Amino acid sequence: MAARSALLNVMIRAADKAGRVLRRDYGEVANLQVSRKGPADFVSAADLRAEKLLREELSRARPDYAFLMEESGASGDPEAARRWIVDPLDGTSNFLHGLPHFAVSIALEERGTLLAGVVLDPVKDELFYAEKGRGAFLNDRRIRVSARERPDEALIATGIPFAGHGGHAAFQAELGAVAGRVAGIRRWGTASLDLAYVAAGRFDGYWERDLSSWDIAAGIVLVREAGGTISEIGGREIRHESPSILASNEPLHRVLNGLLRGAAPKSG
Ligand code: LIP
Repeated sequence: MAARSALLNVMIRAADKAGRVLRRDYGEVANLQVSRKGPADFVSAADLRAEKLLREELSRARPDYAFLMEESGASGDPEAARRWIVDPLDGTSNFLHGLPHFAVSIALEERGTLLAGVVLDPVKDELFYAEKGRGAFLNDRRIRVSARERPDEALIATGIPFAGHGGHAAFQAELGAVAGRVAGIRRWGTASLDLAYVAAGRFDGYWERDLSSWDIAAGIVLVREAGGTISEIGGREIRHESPSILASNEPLHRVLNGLLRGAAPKSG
């Protein structure tokens, strides 16, 4: 196990605290499932509570850093060199429906470069973390992307556009192009964990469109540091603001990119 830097310790401590709060609230959600109103209000309150706690923890440790957070957007000094990119509860729909698969996601960016990422699954007690140039870890064990090269042996994760999002026909075409070539497709509903699972070699690849910075910033660092290849669909360099994401090992990245590009509607 590599010694964690002070910076990672700050991020992990904050994620742990938020994770404890979410785990407790998740226990309550199950009791609310059968009420007529449902647990929706309770869940958005839990989300906000976790975000507030993360803001307090992170700004106490690093008062000069700015924030980009799912619930409250951008805040802090716009000139700050570093900012936290935070999703306090990634996988909100899973949480809301009592599905034990959601995460706290924290990334650190310095002038456009992602320096570190932490993704905590508080139910399974799995902590994924990585820092630029220092490798990726799951609960202190080094992780690597899978070595599978054959698409017909590969398990691929994705995200399906839902109500309020466009791109449904395009997604059908992409699914059609990929599903028949691979061992299976999964839609687990938590982008940060999809990326963490690619980093850990559980999923062999992952693609999705129309995500937000806080969904993918930490996961990008994990995949890179686990030796993976990550880009936009089509191959352009990934940024956390990118409109699409494709992550896998290097050989499968080429195959998946080809299939997804082939599925895109031809213009003209
Ligand atoms: C969600 C993701 C999910 C993705 C959705 C959404 P939220 O994040 O992680 O996997 O498909 O587009 O962004 O809203 O639960 O933080």
